[in-house]
Amino acid sequence: MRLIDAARCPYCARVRIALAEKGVEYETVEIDLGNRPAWVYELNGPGRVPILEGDFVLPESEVIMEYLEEWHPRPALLPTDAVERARARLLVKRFDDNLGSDYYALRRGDANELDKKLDALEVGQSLFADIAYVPWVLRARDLLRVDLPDRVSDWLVALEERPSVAAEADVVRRL
Ligand SMILES: N[C@@H](CCC(=O)N[C@@H](CS)C(=O)NCC(=O)O)C(=O)O
Repeated sequence: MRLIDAARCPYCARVRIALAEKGVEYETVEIDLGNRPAWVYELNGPGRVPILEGDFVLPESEVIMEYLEEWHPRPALLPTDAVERARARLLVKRFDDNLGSDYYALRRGDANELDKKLDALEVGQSLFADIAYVPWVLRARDLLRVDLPDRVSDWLVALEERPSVAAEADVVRRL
């Protein structure tokens, strides 16, 4: 199995963390986001990473996380109850719709409401959602020097106890 990957991409990072949690072995194919090879567009029309490739091709980080959860149900990232599972997916959807754009606005130096969004971030509800959020929060703290709310900072420090997240913190340190 291959992950078409980019170290700095937070969407790729959530897949790297999920793969590590599931103990799946894979090969990394690192691409240059500023000069994406043509074959990336052949695999995924919009040219975006991550892409997980086996005898199948799967783009979209949340879709890949769900695939991994179904393929390797243990250890579980989603709760067992169907409503709780749906809520965890909803948290990720809301996060992707709401927080990402403020993170990128701050990175560009544009007006943003990242502080407000971080204040409202619903952390610690499910490991699935936590893994989906954590790449942005790590990058906000360690690359953009954002002062996290105490509640979010404590959550992040606790999450970094997991080897999967500690490995991603190392990736961020090397960016
Ligand atoms: N919805 C996608 C977003 C992936 C994404 O935007 N990846 C970025 C790199 S961090 C990318 O490839 N951007 C290129 C582009 O949007 O043209 C996912 O969840 O995988």
